Amino acid sequence: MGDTGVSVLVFGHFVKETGYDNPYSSSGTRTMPSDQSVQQAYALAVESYAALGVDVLAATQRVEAIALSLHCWQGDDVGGFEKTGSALGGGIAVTGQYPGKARNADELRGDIAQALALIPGKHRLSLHASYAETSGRPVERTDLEPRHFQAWIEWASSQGLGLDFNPTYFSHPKAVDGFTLAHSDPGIRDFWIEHGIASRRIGAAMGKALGKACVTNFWIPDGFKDTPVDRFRPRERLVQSLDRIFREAIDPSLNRDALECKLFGLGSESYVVGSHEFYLGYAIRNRKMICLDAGHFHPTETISDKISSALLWLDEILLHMSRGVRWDSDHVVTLSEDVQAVAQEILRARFDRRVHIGLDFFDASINRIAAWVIGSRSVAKALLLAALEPLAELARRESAGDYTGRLALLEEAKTLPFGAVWDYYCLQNNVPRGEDWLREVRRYEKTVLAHR
Ligand code: RNT
Ligand code: ZN
Repeated sequence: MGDTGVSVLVFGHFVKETGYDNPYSSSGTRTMPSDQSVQQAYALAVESYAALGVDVLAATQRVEAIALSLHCWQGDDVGGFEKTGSALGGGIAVTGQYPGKARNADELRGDIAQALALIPGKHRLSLHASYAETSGRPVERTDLEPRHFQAWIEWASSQGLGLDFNPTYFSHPKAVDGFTLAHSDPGIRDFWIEHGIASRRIGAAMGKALGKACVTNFWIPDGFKDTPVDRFRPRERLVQSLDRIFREAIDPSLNRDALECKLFGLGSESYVVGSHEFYLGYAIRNRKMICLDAGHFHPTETISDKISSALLWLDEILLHMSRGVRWDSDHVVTLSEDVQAVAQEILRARFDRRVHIGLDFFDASINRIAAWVIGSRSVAKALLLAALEPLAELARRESAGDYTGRLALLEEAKTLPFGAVWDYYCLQNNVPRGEDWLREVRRYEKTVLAHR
């Protein structure tokens, strides 16, 4: 083996790679399992799972059919391309100075394509209205049309991606005082109502062009930093604004609406108009989805336990997979117990088609493409783990009142050979397994991001 490069075992023989700094290897030699050993480990894993009544092939096929909606805004720190001169608003913040953020739509598309090449499965892309392409001409948010997203639609179609959409109710001069659809000024409310109406039409056009319904998610920042004396009237105004936005009937095979609640944001610590109770009630009455963002509740409150209740009253819901850390709700998702519990709730109750899974985090302190990949692969792992649960046996023990056996098996299931199935799943989906995806990201960083 040479001493300048790293050697990797591929298909049973060593291949030397140059220019890659492997932090783990001082000898200059690294081995990774060959495809053959991945297959062997997989075959043994299939036997272990089968002993508990789990069909591994069926589990992987099930997970493959679940799309994650990747959020475009991780790639440029929620910047968008409007050039309104407004800083990131709405009480959300991105910290970090990692170099190489996307500066325009072409760069962003390239970055998303690179991330998608490292994530197993077929996925979707979620766009914000602020990512419109208006050929350098400013277009007001009330005047946005499907044609301003034509390049995105064509690109999504070429990549086989479905699109989801989000009106942008922040980073705008008409949102600076922290209120939009619930503003006390009817002129400002009208502006944002028009933006909502325009956004649903864009969503429907995306759904039509791609043959896959678009989920259009409404999140507004409206709220007070300090204790309000009137919590009621802003909520009344929000109902009226939403009613006007949703007046136009749109075919649900083209566009479906979701409403995202929040507990607090920067500058809205004491009161948020669109609380959980507010939107749950609104969604039930108006047959909308609610969007549960994992970072939008009290620190010890989890969204997993909300899914089964919400789906008794609603046909479908949207999730924003995120990770709250102290005051911040937007860290990169990891394979935490919370995320595993969400996946278990979806798969155990067979909600695969009723729960839409979106990602929502933004971290500028690490490589942005790695952030997408880590977050997405973590959610995919959680789904696969949940699909591999010995559920029939667990349910049998539960209904027999054998809670001792239920707890025992839940714990034993944690050390089943999941990693072998995950590696094989990555192999089958033609994406790198183990940490090999990071090498791709580092290569892209050197060849593309470093030149920005
Ligand atoms: C903000 C919400 C919202 C945003 C995106 C950018 O607290 O989570 O979903 O993160 O719209
Ligand atoms: Zn969110």
